[in-house]
Amino acid sequence: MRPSSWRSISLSSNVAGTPLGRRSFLGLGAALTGSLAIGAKPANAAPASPPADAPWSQSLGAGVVDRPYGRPADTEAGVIRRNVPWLTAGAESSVSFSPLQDLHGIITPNGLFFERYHAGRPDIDPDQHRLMIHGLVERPLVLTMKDIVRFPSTSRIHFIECPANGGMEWRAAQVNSLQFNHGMISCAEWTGVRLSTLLDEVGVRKEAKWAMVEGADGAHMNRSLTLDKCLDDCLVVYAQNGEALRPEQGYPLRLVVPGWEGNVNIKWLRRIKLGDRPWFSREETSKYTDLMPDGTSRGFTWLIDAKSVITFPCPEKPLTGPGLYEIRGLAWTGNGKVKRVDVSTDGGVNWQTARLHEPVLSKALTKFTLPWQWDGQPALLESRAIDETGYVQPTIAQLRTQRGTNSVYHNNSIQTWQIKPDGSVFDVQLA
Ligand SMILES: Nc1nc2c(c(=O)[nH]1)N[C@H]1C(S)=C(S)[C@@H](COP(=O)(O)O)O[C@H]1N2
Ligand SMILES: [Mo]
Repeated sequence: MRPSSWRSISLSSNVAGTPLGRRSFLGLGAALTGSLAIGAKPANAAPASPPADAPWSQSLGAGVVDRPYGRPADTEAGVIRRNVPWLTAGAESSVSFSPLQDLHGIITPNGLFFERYHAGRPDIDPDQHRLMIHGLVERPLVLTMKDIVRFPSTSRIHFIECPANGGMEWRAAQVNSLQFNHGMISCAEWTGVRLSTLLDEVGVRKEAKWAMVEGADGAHMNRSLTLDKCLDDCLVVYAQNGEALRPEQGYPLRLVVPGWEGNVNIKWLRRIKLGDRPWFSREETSKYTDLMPDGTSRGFTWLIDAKSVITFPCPEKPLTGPGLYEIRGLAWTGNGKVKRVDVSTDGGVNWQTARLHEPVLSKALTKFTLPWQWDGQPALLESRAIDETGYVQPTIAQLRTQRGTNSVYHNNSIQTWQIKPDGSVFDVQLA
């Protein structure tokens, strides 16, 4: 039987420019069923008899609270965060990547959210944790977790992306993997208190223009932020996807700076100090700059510009034979909402508009899809995000013209996946 959702896709969409009527739908349906199930019978051949009951259909299963805190099926054991052992000297100052190739939708499950540590993951006692707010304020405060949870709460869905995501590919394509090339992004529903609410409580002095935010990990990682951004949409959060933050994501308290690079989203947040200038000096422990072709450096490049990637097919999830497929992907921008995503199957010569799936939220991952009839010929798949400001995701060639190849950060270029006739998928860059 054909899934009914395919009926609507086939009837309402254009594939390779051909309007699909009822006749094409039947044809595509057969191709679809054949291509998705390896060795499947033709779509309209009825099975001789219903399949026999498997062992699990003939016995009682495990009872409730067999697993008081649930976990994925044992057969999903390969869906995990992974690191690149040679990338960093040790695991305490390192990064792990989300398995985007195995994820569906816009929310990253808490156990699969990417990790980035400068001094490892501290395991903090929330009863002993404090948040101090001081500097250019009327009434400096030291807050306990109980104090923080009493403030009016808010929940919002936002991505966090490390600006080093894709940083291994500034000079050439070298990581044949979706997970390792794009997995330094994740998205969650965050719950906490608006930073503006806490700043109201302490009273901002009028000379204040900047904030220094600091973590309680061994790195005491700190970053400078503009007061405007703090008052606009920053959140001090204690929950992630409905449960307490994971220790990996900053338990018991983290800053979320929507749409800005990951490193300003300070985890294990313990201090906010207001001042009249940035702490871009001896006092700031982590500096993030972009080395430009002329030898100068750009600082304070916080914004995550529009970016997208096709998550199916990808090197980890090849095609299994000619037929109808749904190209799937994710798009995002730190500048608000994704307005449109275009998909090309010929390396950027022709583009079709993909369907954006609700909800399309500001500074959150957005899902897109496009049906595609693959004829078994070589193809070059690309996606291109356009955000509500009109900004268009650049090619790697365009980005290099402007920024050179010395940079590590902010590679938001279009990803090209090369499809070979056997269905395998490769990470390539076009000249
Ligand atoms: N205290 C503290 N906050 C931190 C870090 C850190 O090492 N220590 N890493 C930063 C960096 S570089 C990134 S990209 C994000 C990653 O967030 P995640 O580990 O929840 O994915 O956290 C940021 N906040
Ligand atoms: Mo980062």
